[in-house]
Order: sequence, then C-alpha cells, then structure tokens
Amino acid sequence: MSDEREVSEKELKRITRRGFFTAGVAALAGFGGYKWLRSRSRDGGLEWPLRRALDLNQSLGQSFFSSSRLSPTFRPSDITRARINGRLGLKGEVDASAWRLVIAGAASPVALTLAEVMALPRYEMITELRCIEGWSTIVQWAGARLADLVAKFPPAGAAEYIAMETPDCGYYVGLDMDSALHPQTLLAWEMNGQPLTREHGAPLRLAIPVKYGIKNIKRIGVIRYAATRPADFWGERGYDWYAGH
Ligand SMILES: Nc1nc2c(c(=O)[nH]1)N[C@H]1C(S)=C(S)[C@@H](COP(=O)(O)O)O[C@H]1N2
Ligand SMILES: [Mo]
Repeated sequence: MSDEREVSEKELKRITRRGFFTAGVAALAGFGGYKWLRSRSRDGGLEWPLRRALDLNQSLGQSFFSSSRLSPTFRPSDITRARINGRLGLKGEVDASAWRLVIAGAASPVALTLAEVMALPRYEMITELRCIEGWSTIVQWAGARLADLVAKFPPAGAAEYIAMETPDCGYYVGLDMDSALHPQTLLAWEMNGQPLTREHGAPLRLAIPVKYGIKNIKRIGVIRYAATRPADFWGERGYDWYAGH
C-alpha cells in the first residue's frame, strides 16, 4: 500500500510539472487560447491542473489537485490481456497515410497527420479500462494529452464540450470540457507497448480512464468544439451521458 502511495505521489509531481509545461504551450498558442482557457467558468467546483497551472499568480503554495481526482494507475505487472469490445465505426481498413485528425471549431481549419499528433509531448499511463457491461482490463497507453492539443488549437468561440466522431460517424461521443482537459485523457496511438491494432482503434483513439469504456472512442476522425452538449452514441440509447466512474 505504502509503495503504491509513493508511486502516486511521484506521478502527481510529474503531472504537476507537466502542468506548468502545458501552461507554457497555452501561452505560446497565443493570447486568444490563453484567455479562453483562463476564462472558462468553473463547473461544479472541479479544477483540473491545466486551469490551475494557468492561475500561476494565485495559490502557488496550495497543492494543485487532490489525488482523489486522478484515476488509479497500475504497475506493468498488472497489465491484463486486452479485450476487444465494440466495432461501431470501424468498418474497413484505415489508410494511415490518408487519415487526418480534423479539428472543427478551432480558429482556422485543422487537419493533422498522425506524425503531427505524435509530435505533441508523449505520456504513458497504466490505467483501468472499465466497460459498462461489467468487465475491465488494465491497459498501458501511450499518447498525447487532449489538453495539449486543445492548448495548441483552441476553440474559436465559446466551448464547454468536445465531440468526437469516427471518420464514418458510425460512433460518436460527447465529453464535458473538464473531463476532456483531465491530465489522464490521452489521444492514444499505442496500447500495451504496440501500435494500436484496427480493432483497438488505429490509428488514434481516446483513453479516458475517468470515464467508462463507452467514452473511449476508437478510430477518431473528427474532434469538434461545442457550446452545447453533443450527441453521444450510447447516451442516446439510455446510458448516462457523463458515464464517469
Ligand atoms: N469506434 C468505436 N469505439 C468504441 C466502441 C465502438 O463500438 N466503436 N466501443 C466502446 C466500448 S463500449 C468499449 S468497452 C471500449 C473497448 O475498447 P477495446 O476494444 O480496446 O477493449 O471501446 C469503446 N470505443
Ligand atoms: Mo463498453
């Protein structure tokens, strides 16, 4: 137990340092993005590190966030055999060289290659992927923080949500901005040390351990900023729209 606590303290420090780094990226992204990130209204009192890191003048002595807001992380020996669940929006092969990550609602149109996404700072984490149907796996992910992408390509207007869709729109999820900007929300291209397979969402999927599996969309094609709550495939079929756990 105490070992685990030490690991999570270390993790916290790392994340806090990275938080400052993210603030730097946001500042470089230009005043528009910075202003947007600072001016986002508080939602239910949750303050994720991205916003906290931007409040550099305030409460520097205060701890940045409580570990209870982080999803637990695990050791490499805890990784379990991967399971495939949900193939909506995964029909056909993806041509990785033709694939683009489209960001809709940024100041100017954005369509990134996988290499451009992979040029963002890389993070790894070992977290639980919990399906709403009652099973879970422990997965090692590698990818970029969605928060870093948002800082680099901020929304042009008011945005309280982020929508994501597969290229064919066969699967889609909606995220509240606080969950989207959470430090453990990654755009992942690697699972358990290997590039994503097609069934697991190649070339790019979402790893969002603060949410149930349904929000961990595979094969992302479009990321869209939204002012109002976006459509969500399982949300429309009776599941809780937030699907946090
Ligand atoms: N594109 C797409 N992404 C998806 C799904 C899907 O049907 N289509 N199913 C979701 C569900 S319900 C779960 S539990 C996880 C499972 O991820 P895995 O197959 O990598 O284990 O993917 C999620 N992402
Ligand atoms: Mo699931």
